[in-house]
This record gives sequence, C-alpha cells and structure tokens, in this order.
Amino acid sequence: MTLSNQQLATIFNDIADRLEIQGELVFKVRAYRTAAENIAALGQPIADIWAAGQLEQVAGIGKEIAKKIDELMRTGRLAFYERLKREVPDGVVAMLRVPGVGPKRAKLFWESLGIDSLEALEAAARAGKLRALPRMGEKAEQTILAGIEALKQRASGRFRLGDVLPFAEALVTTLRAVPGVQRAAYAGSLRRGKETIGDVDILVATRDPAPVMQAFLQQPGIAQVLASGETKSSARFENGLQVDVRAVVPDVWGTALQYFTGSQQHNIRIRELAQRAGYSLNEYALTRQADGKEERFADEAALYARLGLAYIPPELREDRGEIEHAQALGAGHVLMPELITVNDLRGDLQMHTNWSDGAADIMTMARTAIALGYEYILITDHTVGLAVAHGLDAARLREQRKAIDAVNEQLAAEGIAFRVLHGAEVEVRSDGTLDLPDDVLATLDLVQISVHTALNQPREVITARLLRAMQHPHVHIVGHPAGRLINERDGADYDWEAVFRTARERNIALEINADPARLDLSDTLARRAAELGCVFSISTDAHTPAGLHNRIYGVLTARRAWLTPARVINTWPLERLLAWARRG
Ligand code: DGT
Ligand code: CA
Ligand code: CA
Ligand code: ZN
Repeated sequence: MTLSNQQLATIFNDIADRLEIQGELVFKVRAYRTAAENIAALGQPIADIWAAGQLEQVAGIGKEIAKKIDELMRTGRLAFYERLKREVPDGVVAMLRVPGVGPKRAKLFWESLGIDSLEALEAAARAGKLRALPRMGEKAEQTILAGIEALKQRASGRFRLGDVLPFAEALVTTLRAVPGVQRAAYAGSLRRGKETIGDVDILVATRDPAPVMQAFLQQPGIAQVLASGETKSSARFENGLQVDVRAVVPDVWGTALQYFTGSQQHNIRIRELAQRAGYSLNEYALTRQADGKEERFADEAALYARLGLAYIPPELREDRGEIEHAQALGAGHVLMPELITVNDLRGDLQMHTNWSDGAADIMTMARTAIALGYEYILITDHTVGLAVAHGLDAARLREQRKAIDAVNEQLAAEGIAFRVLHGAEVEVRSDGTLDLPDDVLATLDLVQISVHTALNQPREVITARLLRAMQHPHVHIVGHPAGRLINERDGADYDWEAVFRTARERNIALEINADPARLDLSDTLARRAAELGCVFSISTDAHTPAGLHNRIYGVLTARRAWLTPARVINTWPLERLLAWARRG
C-alpha cells in the first residue's frame, strides 16, 4: 500500500482532530499536527523514506509516529485510527470546520445534545437549543449559524446574490461619503444581478484615493487584508467574502465602470468592435491605434454610443445576443428600455402567513405590501399535503377566506385601495394529482401549484407528473418550477421544453421565485420560456413581512431573462389579472 505524503498528512490531521475532541493532552495532539505538516512539506515521497527505514530521521517524526506510518504502509490500515473513528463520529469532526466551533464546543454539542452532523448542528442552532449550553449564549449561537452559512458558500466558492447585495450597498454608501468621492458603485457580477457572486468589485471616482482606501480597510468585519495599494485594495471579510475596491479619476469613470462590470465575455466582444474600428480599449480609455490619441468617457452610455451601440443594461451583458441587438439599434438608443423594474410590480403573488408556516398574520402581510406601494397580494398558504408546514384543508381554506374578507373590509373602511386575494400553494402529489379537489380550488382567486416532494424522480416521470398537474382546470401559476436551492441542491430534471409548451398552451404563468436561495426559474430558463411565449409571475414566497423585500432579486433575474412588464402578470392592474384568472 503506497500512501502519498498528502494522504498521510490528512490522516494525521484527522487523528489530531479526533483526539482533540476527546480532550486528549495538548502535546499529543500537537505531535500529530507537526508530523502532518512536516510530511506534507517533504520534498520526496514518504513511502521511499519508509522503504529505506529512515522515517525517524524526518523532522517531527518520533518513534510512536514512525510505528504508525509503518503499520499503514505495510497493512494499509491503522488499528488506532480505526478505533478513533468509531469513537468520534465523522459528523462531529465536520463541525470543526464551522467558524466559531472548536474541539471543546464540538464535544459539548455532541455529548450534551447528541449533535453528530452539520445538519443537526444547524437545526439545533435554528431551534435556539445551543444558547442555553455552558459558555454559549444567543450571540455565540448566531455566530455558529453564520459560520455554517459561510461554510456552505465556501464549498461552492460563490455567494448567493441576496447575501451580498445589501452588504455591498452599505459599503458603497460608506465609501460615497468619503470626502472627495464623486461617484461610487459596485460593478462585476453583482451589478449584472447574477444569482451567485464570486467577489465584489467596487469602483470609486475621486482625485484623492488615499482616504477611500483608508476608509475601506477600516471597515468592521475584515478578516484579512489581501492587498493595499494607492488606488486598489482588496480584503476578505469574516463571512469569507472578498471585496476589491478600485479608485479612478472621475473622467475615466465610464470606461472603468464598463470594464469592471463585465462580463468578461461581453467585454471581449466590445474590445473586438473597438479594434476593428482601429482602436484599443482598456479600463481607462479608447485609444486610436494610428496615433495613440486617447478618448476618455465620464459615463458608460457615451462609451457605448461611441462604439456605435445602443446602451446595454448591465443585466444583459453576458454575450447572449445583446451586442447584435445593440448594433442593430445603434448609438443613442437604449437596448430594451422597457426591461422590467421593481416599480412595475403591482403586487406579490406568493406568500405564507401564520395559517401555515409563515410568521405573520394576513393583515400584517397586507400592510407591509401596502407600504411597498402594492395594489394587491395573493395569500398562498400551503395545502394539506405538506404536513410539515401545517397545510390547509378545504375547511380551513373556507375559514381563511372569511379572514381575508374581514381584512379587505377593514382596509376598505380605512379608505385604502388594496385587495388581498385568496390563493394557495397546492401540493403536486408524486403522481401529478393535486391534494385538493377541483371544486375547492374553484373557490380561490388564483391557484399556484408546487412540487415539493420526490424532486429526484427521473425526467420522464417528473415531467409527466407536472404536465398532468397543469391539466387541472383551475391552475394559474407553477411555483418555483425547478425546485432548486442555490448552493444546496439542483432542481428537478424536467423536459423544460415540454413544460414551457404546456404552460403556453394552458396559459399558466411560471413563477420567478425571488427568494435569493431559489431564483427559480433561473435567468436562462425564464428567457427560454419567454421565447416560447410563456407569461410569468415574480413573487417573493415571503414567510415573514421582511421577506416581501426580496422582490429585487426576482426582478434582477427577470431582467437577465430579458423580460418586459407585459409578460409578468403581477405588473398587470387587478382587473386584468382577475379577468385572466377567470378564463376557465
Ligand atoms: P464573479 O466575481 O466570479 O462573480 O464574476 P465577475 O464578472 O464579477 O468577475 P471578476 O470579479 O473576476 O471581474 C470583474 C469584471 O472585470 C469582469 O466581469 C470583467 C472584468 N475583467 C476582469 N478580468 C478581466 C480580464 O482578464 N479580461 C477582461 N476582458 N475583463 C476582465
Ligand atoms: Ca466579481
Ligand atoms: Ca474581482
Ligand atoms: Zn413552495
């Protein structure tokens, strides 16, 4: 059995972790870590050294460890290690990767609450069970939850849009207030509204970059400064997110913002256009190749116009046909000026209340929606099939209708023009039937169906299941169609073309779920559905009043799908929406 240096180092580090959780003496634990470090750094294979009988001449390897390496090399096993693995479960060791969890806490959680996996740790933290333990508390519990979230993101290397946007906005606001700063904005994938973000790119226009760099590097929560130059700094925050800040002089703002917004594919095409016209383009200027004459652009639109293109909104800059369209339109125009915006939304068509698994009552959701400027909302509590969410049966739906009527009467009495609509998020059973009969669904204003279970059915099975569900006469919307959770699980393997064609034929709207963990349909699927003539809803799936604010993520996804308000049913006036719903 030949073990590589890296494999051996991994085993010794794992032994050290497990011994530490058991509360073994510090020097013993350290011996394994030192051995692991030295073996990993060796310039030659440890197997050769073992074969030559010279293990103990390696720094950090004493008699005890040499014996263990010998056993591993000879037999491929290590009895001591196997016993340790039985004594300390893998899931307990995995907890050590969570920032805020060391060996002592892992041991404590395991012994006092039986927690032996990351999932169990997350559930216990969410349920508030950790705070009561010795030397814990509510803050430590929150730190652990944040640590688990950071860990999930690190595993994918990318952060969810919703975890990054508010943070970046706050940072931009801070930098904009620094004396001398004329403009500040986030660029990169964040400005393009991508569903996940690799790192944050912030651009600042100023003639005096020093105070900007200083202000940035003094931000709370910086774990590590990666670079600190005169006009560029870079830091990693405690949640693992990397932020790059660049300062440019105000008269190159346009070229710089265009360059750092990307996407890289889009920029390659833009540079080619410039080159074909005899220019070179970088983040500072457009330069005529013949004589080196430079042109600077204080705003992006002027740069696009100079290249003979219509202005291209950032969400479209993915080299997915936008450049051809912008060329055809020509300078001075805007590509898709009618692209949907947050202000186009008149209501939200998916939310949960305390009738099922939501936190707030109907009136609280309604008043929050009114404050957002909405004209209507659709209450879509879960139905009876989803027992974990206290789904509603026919009798409770009837009761809920009365409660909604009462809320509408109250609002009318206050002179507020607003309508709470009654819907449901109806379970699609594994055979494609719905968990409430058609005559009950007929009493609802709008019906949304969702697949929550058996998402891993084979393509033909799950496609047939959804298509069957879409044949029910009272279905209006398919909620979070793919069922994916970003950074956690892929969605179901549908034959999307078939789903979209059926949606078109049955005039069923497809949801773009704005929950930043979902963003489902995705930008590319929604764009394809739009090409096939489908309509959409953009809804938050809020389980709390604050959840209604997530609409921005749904709108950004819709913009990346090239959607206009005409295609989005919750931009329509209430009367038009209801007429569409009654089509039978
Ligand atoms: P991310 O961070 O992975 O979510 O994606 P981006 O698009 O934010 O990429 P990032 O942070 O590497 O760079 C930001 C922008 O800067 C990128 O969208 C385009 C521009 N950029 C960076 N490196 C290059 C490059 O080598 N060539 C070109 N043309 N553009 C670049
Ligand atoms: Ca980036
Ligand atoms: Ca970057
Ligand atoms: Zn759902």
